[in-house]
Amino acid sequence: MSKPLLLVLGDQLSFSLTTLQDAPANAVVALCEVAEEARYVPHHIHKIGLFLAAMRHFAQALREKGFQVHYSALDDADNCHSLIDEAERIAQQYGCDEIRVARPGEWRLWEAMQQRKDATTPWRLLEDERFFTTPKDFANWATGRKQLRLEYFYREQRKRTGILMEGNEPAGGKWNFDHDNRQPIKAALEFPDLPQHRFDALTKDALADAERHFGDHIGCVENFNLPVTRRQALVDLNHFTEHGLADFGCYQDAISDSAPYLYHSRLSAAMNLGLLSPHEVCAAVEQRYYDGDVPINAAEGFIRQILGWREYVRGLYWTQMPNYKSANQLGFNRELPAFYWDANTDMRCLQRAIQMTIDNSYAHHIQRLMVTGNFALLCGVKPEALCDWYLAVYADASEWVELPNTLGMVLHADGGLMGSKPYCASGKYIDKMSDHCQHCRYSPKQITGPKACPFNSLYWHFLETNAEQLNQNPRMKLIYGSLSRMSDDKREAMRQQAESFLAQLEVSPGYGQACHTAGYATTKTDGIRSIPI
Ligand code: FAD
Ligand code: DLZ
Ligand code: SF4
Repeated sequence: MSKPLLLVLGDQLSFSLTTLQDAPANAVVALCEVAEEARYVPHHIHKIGLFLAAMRHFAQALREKGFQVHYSALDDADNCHSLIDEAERIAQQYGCDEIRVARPGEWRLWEAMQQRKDATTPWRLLEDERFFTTPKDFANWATGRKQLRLEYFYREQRKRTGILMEGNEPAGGKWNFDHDNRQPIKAALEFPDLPQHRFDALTKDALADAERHFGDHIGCVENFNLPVTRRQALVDLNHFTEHGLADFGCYQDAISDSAPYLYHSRLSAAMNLGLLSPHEVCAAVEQRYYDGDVPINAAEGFIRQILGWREYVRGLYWTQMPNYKSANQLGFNRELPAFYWDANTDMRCLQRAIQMTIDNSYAHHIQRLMVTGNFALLCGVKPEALCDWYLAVYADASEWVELPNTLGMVLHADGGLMGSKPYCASGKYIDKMSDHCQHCRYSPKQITGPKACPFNSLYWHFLETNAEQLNQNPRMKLIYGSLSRMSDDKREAMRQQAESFLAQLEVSPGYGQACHTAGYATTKTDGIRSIPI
């Protein structure tokens, strides 16, 4: 009789995982802590602590359910510190004749596992069924379409699942309430506090281990407050639907100088690790709408993020990889500015977004897209440098979701698959949506001169530099019209302002050096290799 090793990866912590279904009685379930996964980009210390704590709790829950579990800990003397090598070592140790694993969250692992299909202990790859759609469903939807627009994909998912549907019609009479969801920040708003999670001994040990092994990474464990068990994640879900959801819609695009979470759910990490299913999150939100607790623009706006965007980016990732990762449509080649690692900048919006990221391993969508993302786009930061940063610093980051958002949505590097136009904006947009500019030494109203907001000249410089690729885009005709009506003198002054700003940025150290300067000893690797700890 076959004896499988059931490998459960750090972001597969769900009892519904395909790998765990119909497990034969002799199966061994393996979870492996390995240094390589903490270091292939220099992950934030909260992210490492989260994975270690959540994996240890899930192993305990599996044992309580009667599974035979092998848990490889970071300190084990015989740990290979690579997921592939460690799984094969354990399989041999227990006399297993195959390794079963559900589709991982990153192509590099998927490829490495595919290559081991005919190994002495062969790998069997299963579909990860914990999403609303599989990559195959997405490929079927995409077949024959000229453009892969989120809106059509999303509507189809609404119809298919019946979520927020009343018969054949969308609840509230419209598919999309985005126009009601663009209110800027107001001083008088009060944002809900987060639940404070208790640290049990497992969590304390996990955080201490993260600190001991990876204390040189960005962030510090003291203010860690992420849910590490299903029970804690459910507390966060209930808290959000009760206190945040009703205002989520209106203020979805707002940015605050002081509040990191506003009315956002902060559920992404729990969902991405498998502590919550996207189905139950959408069901809880839909229920609040039908109970009359929240308006339709909040419920629809939130469900679109999960049933729409989350599924859509995953489909795009798996159908476009591996070529997707090397796309660079606008030919960007700048290194990441050093201040992305230490928030040492006098541009207030960037300083706050990066400092919140360092403090919490979290920034909300508009900070990621319109502050750190927009700035990198306007400066022409090369995709691999920016993608590595987003992957490292956010607790919810996994390549299937990070890459399309960064490379596609932020950098327009995929030539418009993710978005029909780049999300480029000047200081005027940040001033409208946030209360940052009143605390800044720059003025969002000036384009040139010592007080001018750098976003302004960079914005026009970006449009000029990339005109050949973008000026025929129907959604950018208006802005290119404005540019062409400017006098030559004005254009020259803006160009000079932007170029002198970029020249001073140019001297910033590159990726590895930036980490070094900020005190993070990184071991950035090009591929998979064992790293002794
Ligand atoms: P909420 O605002 O409360 O939204 C609810 C949920 O919707 C999120 O939890 C998330 O699951 C989903 N969602 C919202 N927007 C997106 C989106 N654009 N793509 C996919 N799912 C979405 N999200 C990640 O989960 N992991 C990442 O690595 C990641 N990297 C990003 C990088 C960039 C450059 C950008 C612009 C966005 C990225 N996002 C990523 C999407 C989004 O910013 C986060 O999901 C969100 O900020 C998480 O906070 P929240 O749970 O409070 O979200
Ligand atoms: C991010 C991460 C970290 C820090 N550590 C581990 C680990 O020790 N073991 C593990 O299985 N996964 C870890 N992960 C997540 C992986 O990098 C990877 O994204 C997923 O395993 C892919 O499904
Ligand atoms: Fe950011 Fe410019 Fe506003 Fe300063 S003035 S906070 S740099 S947008």
